[in-house]
Amino acid sequence: MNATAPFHPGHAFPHDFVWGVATSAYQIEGAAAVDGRGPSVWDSFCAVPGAIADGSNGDVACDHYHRWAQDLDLIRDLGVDAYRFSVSWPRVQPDGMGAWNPKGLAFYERLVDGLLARGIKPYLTLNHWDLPDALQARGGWAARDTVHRFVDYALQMDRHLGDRIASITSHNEPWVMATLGHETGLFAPGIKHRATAMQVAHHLMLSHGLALQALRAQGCQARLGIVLNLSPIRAATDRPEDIAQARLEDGRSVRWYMDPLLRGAYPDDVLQHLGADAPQVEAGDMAAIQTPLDFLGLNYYTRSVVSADGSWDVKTSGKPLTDMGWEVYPEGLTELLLRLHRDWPLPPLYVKENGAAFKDVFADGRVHDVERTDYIARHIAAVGDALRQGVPVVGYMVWSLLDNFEWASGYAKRFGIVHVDYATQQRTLKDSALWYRDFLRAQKLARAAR
Ligand code: IFM
Repeated sequence: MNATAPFHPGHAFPHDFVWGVATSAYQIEGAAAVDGRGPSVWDSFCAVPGAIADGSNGDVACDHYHRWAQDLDLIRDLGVDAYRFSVSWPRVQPDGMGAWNPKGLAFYERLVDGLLARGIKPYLTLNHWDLPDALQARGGWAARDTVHRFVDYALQMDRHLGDRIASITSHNEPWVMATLGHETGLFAPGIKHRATAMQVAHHLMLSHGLALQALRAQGCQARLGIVLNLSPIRAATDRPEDIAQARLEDGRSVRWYMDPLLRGAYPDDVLQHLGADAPQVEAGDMAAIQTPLDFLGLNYYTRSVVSADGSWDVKTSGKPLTDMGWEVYPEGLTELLLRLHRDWPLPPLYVKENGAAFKDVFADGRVHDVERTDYIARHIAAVGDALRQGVPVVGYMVWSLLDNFEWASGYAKRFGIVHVDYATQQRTLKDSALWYRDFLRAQKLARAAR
């Protein structure tokens, strides 16, 4: 496969476009029982037999908790502008309420100061799925009280780090936490109950809005927003039942989140479809969710093609598939960005995650990950296409810096542009990392020449 970017990078991107790499706490930190960290829902979920494909967990992961300085050096050497990481709530507040853990807070202080010392902007995510288990015991995200616990946590993180971070994301991918965590049960906390899932989705959105309001009232200096996982949803055929199914899935995964954030209401067709499973919404909730955003982040990996009878098979798409079985479909990112721009009054947009798992072959001390390099180059080109058509995209971040714990898939799926040998914790830049580094150098030269 040809790994050359199908565009001239120097022309496509504005001088202040933010380039980054992303990770999340549970997927890389390890040190699960170190320095007073409390258990999260993912620690408990990993202990359920059969929940994780390879029976693994995040106890050690990439041991980033101890190797953070070396990892920050890697990030600096890539030449990115920004690093997106998440805070482990149970590391800084083991029970999700009450006492704070000074050692946990100190870790994130070191991380943020380490980024700044290397000239990298810290982009912090508050919730990348690892809710303190003690809060799950009190009902988790299905309980309205968790909304208020989350606001307290957000304020505390701002008090510690707010003067030094560029951006705070409230939640990463609320659809995943709600639907995979509480409807299909494939992710922590492993609940299978649609009404619960919809209440969780509502509480996540409400806690996002209330946290933004509280952070602004506290004088937070960082830019504030949320990150959604979005895909264009296509009907497999022109049959009315497939078109209706695609419309419903678009409602449940895209409009269910975009409409309240930017229009202050849940979509009527989805509410009707949910019937008694629709969430309990109190007076003032929708206005809180619509609190203005400084940015909206989206994570894009693939498109979704649906048929009413579930018969569409991605293997017939004719496109390459990643190791997750996801179709490589970069044009879907341009489509999605154009659609968001057309249908909602958008704040500045970031692609906060984009990348691919492939079976890497480690040979002669190198990983020649041609497919991943091609994937990233084509998706960057797709962002350039959207930019040229007027979509206000301000940044792009590769998922992920490191191979890491890929949730229910365990360690078998490798998304990193940096290879991790889990036996030795040795890091090796894959060819995709070298390509990204060279691409960013070319961007900087083009900026300087302008
Ligand atoms: O690894 C995940 C990440 O935690 C959230 N977005 C999708 C990635 C790949 O599945």
